[in-house]
Amino acid sequence: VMLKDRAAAFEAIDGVEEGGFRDAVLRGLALPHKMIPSRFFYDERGSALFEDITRLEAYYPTRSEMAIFEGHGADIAAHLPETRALVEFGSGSSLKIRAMLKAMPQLTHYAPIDISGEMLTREAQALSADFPDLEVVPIHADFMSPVELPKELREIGKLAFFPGSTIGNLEPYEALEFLARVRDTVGTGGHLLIGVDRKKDTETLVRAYDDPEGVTAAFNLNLLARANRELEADFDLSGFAHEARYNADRGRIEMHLKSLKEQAVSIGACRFDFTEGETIHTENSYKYAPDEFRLLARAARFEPVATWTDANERFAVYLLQS
Ligand code: AVI
Repeated sequence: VMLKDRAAAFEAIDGVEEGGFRDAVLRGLALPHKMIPSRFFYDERGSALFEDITRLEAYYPTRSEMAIFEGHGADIAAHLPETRALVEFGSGSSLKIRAMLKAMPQLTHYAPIDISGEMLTREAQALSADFPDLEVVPIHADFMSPVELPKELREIGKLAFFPGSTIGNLEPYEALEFLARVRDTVGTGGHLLIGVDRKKDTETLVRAYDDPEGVTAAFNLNLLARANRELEADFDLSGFAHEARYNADRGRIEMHLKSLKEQAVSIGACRFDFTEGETIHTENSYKYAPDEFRLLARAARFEPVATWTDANERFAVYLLQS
């Protein structure tokens, strides 16, 4: 990368909406190790591709976690006799939520928190129809920042729900901050039910992120297609390949987009050079052994109450108490 190009990228950021896609791509590609944050995967096309991933044979997490909620719902509920409100961090896991709502007749309130107002409305309407006795309280907010709960939720027993191993997409220090914020939200005596993918053999892990059907490859490459659509970038999609690696030292799957040749890419007035084999790092997905995750929970001052795993012991669901 030429330094003057990087400087041009930083100049071009002036006036660009902070925290938006353009800002993130210009900054990320100007770094010595190019990267684009994984939260930008989820435009309309990317969200549809992620849905497809969750149904793949190779992608075991969704299926394994669902089996835990379905098989152990009553046992989970038995630990939570005082809980009245289920607070979901990030709506959109409708099947998992339904399994928990069915298992917990003691609930009076369901409060999904989501940054997308559209997602919230859709989810709230569907659930109100199927659970007419449940008060649905949608909260339009970014759950990565502190969330203030509406009055009706303040005095009742709360269970935060964060399935899908989404915590794995955070750096461990961010995961710790996130857990501490959830703890503030549920208050003393409140609980968190969280799904976390486990460490396992490299082959199973890599296959889950490099499936034979190529859906995860399409999901990863969609970032470049999105940059072409939204930022007038000129990425040649056939010049990049999807790569999933397990970094055992860090305990994480890494996804990269690897340049197959020496090439230059323009984004508006900026130019980024790629050497052959150079990658754009697009995602980390951390895997936690049960002891490691319970330690992280304790560091956030949560007390682990119980742990459930699927029959193949690939995935874990933890119940933590504040
Ligand atoms: C959303 N998140 C938990 C997924 C994961 O497994 O880290 C995203 C994903 N990336 C590739 N496949 C799935």
